[in-house]
Amino acid sequence: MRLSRAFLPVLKESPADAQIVSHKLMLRAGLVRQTAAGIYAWLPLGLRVLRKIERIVREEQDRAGAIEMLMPTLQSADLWRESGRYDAYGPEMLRITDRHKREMLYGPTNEEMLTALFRDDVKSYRDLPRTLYHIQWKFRDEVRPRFGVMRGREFLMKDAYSFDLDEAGARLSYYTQLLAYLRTFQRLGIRAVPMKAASGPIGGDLSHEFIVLAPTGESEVFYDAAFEDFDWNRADLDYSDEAGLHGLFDQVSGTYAATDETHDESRWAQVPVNRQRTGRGIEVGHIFYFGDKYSAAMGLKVSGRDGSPVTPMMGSYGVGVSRLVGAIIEASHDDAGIVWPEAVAPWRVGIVTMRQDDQASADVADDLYARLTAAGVETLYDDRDERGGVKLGSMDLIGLPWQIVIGPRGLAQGVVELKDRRSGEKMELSAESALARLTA
Ligand code: P5A
Repeated sequence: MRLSRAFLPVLKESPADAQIVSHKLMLRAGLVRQTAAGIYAWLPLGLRVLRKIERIVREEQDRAGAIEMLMPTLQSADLWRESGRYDAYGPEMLRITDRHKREMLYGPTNEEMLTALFRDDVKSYRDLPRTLYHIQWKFRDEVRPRFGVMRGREFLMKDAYSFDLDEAGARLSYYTQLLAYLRTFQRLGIRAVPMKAASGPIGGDLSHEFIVLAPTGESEVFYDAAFEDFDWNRADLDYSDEAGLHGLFDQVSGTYAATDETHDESRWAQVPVNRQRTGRGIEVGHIFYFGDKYSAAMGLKVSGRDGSPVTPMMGSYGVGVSRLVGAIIEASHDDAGIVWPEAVAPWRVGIVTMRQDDQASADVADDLYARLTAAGVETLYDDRDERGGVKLGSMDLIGLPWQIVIGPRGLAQGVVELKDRRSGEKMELSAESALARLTA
């Protein structure tokens, strides 16, 4: 993408209405704009990041055997009356009446809808177990939407729902999602610690929140540093290995991690002091096992192995996809701006010409841009007629992992500058070597 033709509005000043660093940076670097309280338009840069996160979430769900579908954002109130949640949900639910005076709502979650879909089409134990998911916008009329996309009213969620014949099967589905979540967050380049949680309005008695450490987080957290060293992608962990999944759950349960809601001082005291980590955290995912709460209330039954009716046991599993954009920035930035982990960077490389009106610089930059793009390296090329210093500032703010800076002085020596955004390390090398490094 050439910046001269892009829609990438960058703000010089820090916006006064933003309180936390990720929100400030998302506005300044042109990822989002608020269109109404807690509702955001995703500008091209923000959308690229959102799509990358979505893709990793999707790949890990698919790898774990979950099946993608897409449910609508609008739901009928009657569906929610069946589970009893229509009245229980309260003012967080945005209720809408259509022209025929039918009561509708903008879905805050989809337990009811998928239970009903399943009820209509699934008749036999042979159709279980299944885990289905979608990635869809939700609406929750939060009293205090704040911190930008972190607590929005409209937000993008990946939500999965599992259906099993019995509790043992349902727990295995839960463990499967637990592993999928740990792998997803590891791939996203963030450390999200699973913590035992209260289930709240979703229900059930087994639940984990996935928390990213950040000073602006909404809850206080306590965990054993052992979590920092676990590799969830290790080859001996496999979705088809039941004992391995049980072992994973035991490992997670046996390593201390809790929010202030579930914190237990006596267990905490048993964690060696040099391994005790405390801080504040942002919830980027939440998984629940709630048994027959929805299936029983909504009359979902399948015929069991012996022909008698069985009520499936269920769980649901949410990832805050749009919140993750903010959470990743909270966890990965410096004074100059965002520092994207490679996996979710909107582009991998940024090319900056110090003087676009210098023909030799423009030629080298054009050539590098064309060859990087042809090699499949996502590249943003700042070809604007702006002062070099301004362009370097925007490039740092936008936070792409690699920068190639091209100026007349370097070119006279036959070199360009390759900068690693995270470490700040700069190398002077020929344009050819820079290209070779980035396409290796
Ligand atoms: C699980 C999937 C559920 O809704 N039903 C379907 C269950 N869980 S949850 O914890 O309430 O939400 C899942 C994740 O969504 C993100 N989230 C939000 N993101 C931005 N703004 C909000 N207002 C918001 N509310 C929830 C969180 O990451 C949460 O973990």
